[in-house]
Amino acid sequence: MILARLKRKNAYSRWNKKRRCPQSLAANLDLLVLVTSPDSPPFRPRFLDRALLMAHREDLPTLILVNKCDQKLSEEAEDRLATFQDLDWDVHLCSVVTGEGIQELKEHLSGLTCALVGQSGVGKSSLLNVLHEGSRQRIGELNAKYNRGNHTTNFSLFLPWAEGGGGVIDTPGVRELEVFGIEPAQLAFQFPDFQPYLGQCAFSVCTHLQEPGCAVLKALESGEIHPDRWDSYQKLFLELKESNTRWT
Ligand SMILES: Nc1nc2c(ncn2[C@@H]2O[C@H](COP(=O)(O)OP(=O)(O)OP(=O)(O)O)[C@@H](O)[C@H]2O)c(=O)[nH]1
Ligand SMILES: [Mg+2]
Ligand SMILES: [Zn+2]
Repeated sequence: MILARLKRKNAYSRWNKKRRCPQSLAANLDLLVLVTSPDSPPFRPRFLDRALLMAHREDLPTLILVNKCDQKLSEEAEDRLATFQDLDWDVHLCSVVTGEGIQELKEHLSGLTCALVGQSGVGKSSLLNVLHEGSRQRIGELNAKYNRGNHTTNFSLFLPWAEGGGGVIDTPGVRELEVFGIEPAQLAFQFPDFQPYLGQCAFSVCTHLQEPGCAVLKALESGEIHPDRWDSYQKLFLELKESNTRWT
């Protein structure tokens, strides 16, 4: 019997398209561990942009964890990871297969409540099994034809650390991360790289998509803002605009 529902400190959520409601994958976190991989499944920076946006909106500290570092990172991936670091997001490399970076990760997460989130097949459950002695999570092979995960984990699971408080949450991998709950006009404020330029555009109301005299577009042209980040911004802007008219 549910007697009360306490207020959440924070939540990592996405929009559930089918049920037309927000869906929280994990809540009350000290740290969100956003897991990614270099090659299988492919590194998807725009997926990271979306996940970082949802975490930033909740003021949720985030670690970008590149698992499977036994695989080679492309130059493009290295470039994007460097951009995230420049924006003050922590990036850590590890491999469940070789054990590289695992001990440091264990030490970093100790005492914290954290969740492993990311695309299907990046190795979240494999990580849980090496981070937590009591964990026997099922792991799944990648789909060879599409080079992506098979959605092996289908519910979130919290395992408390043996000592020191906190714990680790395994979550189901998602293919798409639909964002929600942000007014398109507020979106730029969720992009830390846009901050220095906001309020400096020629028009006081600026979408930063095409206006003349836009300070964000100027920073994009001069290379101060990474083109991929702006590309994510414009896709998200249009998506939020469309979904707000459909659902609210
Ligand atoms: N090469 C390599 N493969 C790994 C590594 N970690 C996990 N894998 C493999 O990646 C595949 C997917 O691992 P899972 O742990 O099931 O991935 P997941 O992120 O939990 O996937 P979902 O539950 O579907 O979201 C398995 O075949 C693992 O053996 C790693 O560090 N290097
Ligand atoms: Mg899993
Ligand atoms: Zn502008």
